[in-house]
Amino acid sequence: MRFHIMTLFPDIFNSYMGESIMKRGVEKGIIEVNVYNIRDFSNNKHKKVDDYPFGGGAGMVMTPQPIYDTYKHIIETNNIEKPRVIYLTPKGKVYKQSIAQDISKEEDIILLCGHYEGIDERILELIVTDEVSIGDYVLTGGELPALILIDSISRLIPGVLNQNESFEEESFKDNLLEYPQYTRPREFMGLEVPEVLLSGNHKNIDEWRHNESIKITKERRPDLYKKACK
Ligand code: 6GU
Repeated sequence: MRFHIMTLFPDIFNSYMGESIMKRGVEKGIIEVNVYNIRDFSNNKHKKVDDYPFGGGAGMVMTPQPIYDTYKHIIETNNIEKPRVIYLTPKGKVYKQSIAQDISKEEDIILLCGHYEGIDERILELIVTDEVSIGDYVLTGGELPALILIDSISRLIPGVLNQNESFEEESFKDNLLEYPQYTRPREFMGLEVPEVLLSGNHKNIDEWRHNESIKITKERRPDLYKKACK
C-alpha cells in the first residue's frame, strides 16, 4: 500500500513515520509513505498557495493550481490510474473502522490535507473521490486526521503488526468494546486479578471476556450495543 500525502506541512509526516509501529511497515516494504509539499508546485513567484475568498468573508482559501499540479505529479510519477483521493475536512463523512477496512484494499491512496478556511471547490469536483472527517470538532488542518487514517489503515495490512499486536480481538470488531486486560502482578495495591483469568479454563475465560465486552459496550456506547445485537 502506498500513501501519497499532499500537504503544506511535510515535516509532520516525516517525523511521525520515523517512529512508532508505522516505521516497521515501511522498513519491511509493506507500506510506503510519500509526502509532497503543495507549496513546491505553486506557479506563483512567491510560492503563494492561498488567496481571498470570492464573495468576501473571513480567512483564506487554498488556490486550485498548486493542488492540481501536485496531484498530476503524483499520478504521473507513480503510474496511478484511478486514484482514490481523500480530502480531510470536518465536512466529510465521519471516519470509522469500516471505512479503514474499505480503504485498506487500495494499492494507492492520495490524502489531501487542507488548511485555512478550506480549498477551492473546483478541486473537489476535479480530483477528490472521498471527503472524510475524524469527528465533530474543528482542527486547524488535515495533517493530524491524515496521520490517523494512515495509522488505522496500515495496521490492517498483513505484516505490519506482529502476532502479539494482532487485531483479531479488539474494540469495534463486532461493534463491541474490548474487555478489561490484566497482567502481573496478581495483586496490586490490594486489587486482585479476576479469578477466572488465572483458571486456565479457556472456555470460561472467553465467556467472561465476551460478557465484559457486552457490559461495557452497553454502558458506554449504547449506539454500538444496538448494532452488536443485530
Ligand atoms: Cl478531517 N479536518 C479538520 N481541519 N478538522 C477536523 C477534521 C478534519 N475532522 C474533524 N475535525
